[in-house]
Amino acid sequence: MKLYAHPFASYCQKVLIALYENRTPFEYRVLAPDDEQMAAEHEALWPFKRLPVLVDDGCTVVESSIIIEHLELRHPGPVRLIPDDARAALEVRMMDRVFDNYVSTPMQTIVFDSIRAVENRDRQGVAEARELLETAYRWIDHAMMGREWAAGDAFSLADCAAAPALFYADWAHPIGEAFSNVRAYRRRLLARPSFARAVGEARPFRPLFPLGAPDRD
Ligand SMILES: N[C@@H](CCC(=O)N[C@@H](CS)C(=O)NCC(=O)O)C(=O)O
Repeated sequence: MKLYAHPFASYCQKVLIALYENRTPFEYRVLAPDDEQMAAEHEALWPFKRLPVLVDDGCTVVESSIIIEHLELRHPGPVRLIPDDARAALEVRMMDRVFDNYVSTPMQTIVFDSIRAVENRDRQGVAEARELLETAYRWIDHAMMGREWAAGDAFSLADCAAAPALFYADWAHPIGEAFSNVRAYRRRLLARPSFARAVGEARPFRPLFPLGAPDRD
């Protein structure tokens, strides 16, 4: 299996967590910014040029959630990231969508806006993204009351999504002290060995964070 990814990219970390949870072997095809050959290989597989992309036995699998679903189906390990029970699996998939759509997406809006030329910045778009994050933090804070992991007691696909989403969202739009359940959950995620490894591998790239990486985490 080959994974086209970059250690600092949040959706790549989401899939790396799943791979590290189960110690699944893979060939890491790192997309370095100056590697034209690798970039061409990646674009031939997925013209949208988004990461990560998995190639397994000649089959191209895209979209982080689908890659993790694929891993569960074709390379299951001791840590089941999607429960067998269909109702429990629905909750996991719902929380996965919440973290992608309402945390990662507005976080990316804020980060990508900051690398635009000043005259092309979208003030309204960024203000709306910040509002969306506030709503997400409030909703997640309530949802996480009494929960260890996003969908209950067991670590799952939803936590793979939540870890990098909350990690970078807090850098882009800090999670306020009022959201103590979200802050505690983010700390639990950082202590999880699979995510700690992904964060460690991404550390050398922190100077690339367009908004300036804070001196913590
Ligand atoms: N929905 C996609 C999102 C992938 C995505 O946005 N990846 C980012 C890296 S974290 C990317 O490739 N960005 C490059 C770009 O936007 O050109 C997924 O779940 O895999």
